[in-house]
Amino acid sequence: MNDRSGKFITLEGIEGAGKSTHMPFISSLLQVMGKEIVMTREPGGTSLGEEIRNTLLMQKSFEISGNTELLLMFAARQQHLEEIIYPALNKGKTVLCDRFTDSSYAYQGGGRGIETDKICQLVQLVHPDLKPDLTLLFDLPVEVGLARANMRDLIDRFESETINFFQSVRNAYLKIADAEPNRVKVIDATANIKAVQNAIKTILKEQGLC
Ligand code: Z5A
Repeated sequence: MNDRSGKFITLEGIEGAGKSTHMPFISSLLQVMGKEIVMTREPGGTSLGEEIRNTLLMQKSFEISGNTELLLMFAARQQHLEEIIYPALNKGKTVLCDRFTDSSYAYQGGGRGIETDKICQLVQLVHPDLKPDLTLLFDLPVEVGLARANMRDLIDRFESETINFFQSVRNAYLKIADAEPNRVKVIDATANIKAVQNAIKTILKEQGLC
């Protein structure tokens, strides 16, 4: 997969951070530059991935252990890579992905307390040679994100978690950003939508992407 010519851009953050809101804006900026865009999401993006997503997010009648959740995330990811991500990157397309492996480090690692080594082993198995070229981390206080997310009628399995869980998720994301400042760009997602869009544009320009 090292000869891929497309760019792989991921969007990360806690619930309500604005990833879905800003995805079409990012796509339109890149399209103006003549890029062919594939927008996708995790868990999901394929028929199997969407089935796994539905189970992971909506199933509340039985328990799903942390390790099982982690394995299902990576099972969905394996299928997503084979069916969607690698073929698009190999054709020179830009892949915009709403969440990827940083979510596993943040939610299953930070949130559920699974050891980083276990997650690294799955990365080695599933995508040893692939890392996003750029990750936009939409960062905001947990209370603000949850207040935005809770305006929706349907509350999923993750959104039923405690404030402490999401605080650990946010901390884990910020730790990744500290460790990889060249790849992970932190955006203040408390700002209004226009200001967030300006911040996105500045980052894409700095990266030579728009
Ligand atoms: N997960 C995991 O645990 N491990 C993994 O490896 C992966 C995933 C890949 C997938 O849900 C779940 O799977 C996720 C982690 C877990 N946990 N949960 N829940 P998802 O990605 O579909 O769900 P989400 O992250 O919760 O999506 P979200 O809540 O929709 O977040 P968002 O896309 O970042 O936010 P949004 O929909 O763009 O915005 C939320 C609301 O805020 C909306 O009404 C907007 O109009 C509003 N908004 C957005 N930006 C602003 C600003 N700047 N000002 C004011 N209002 C705003």
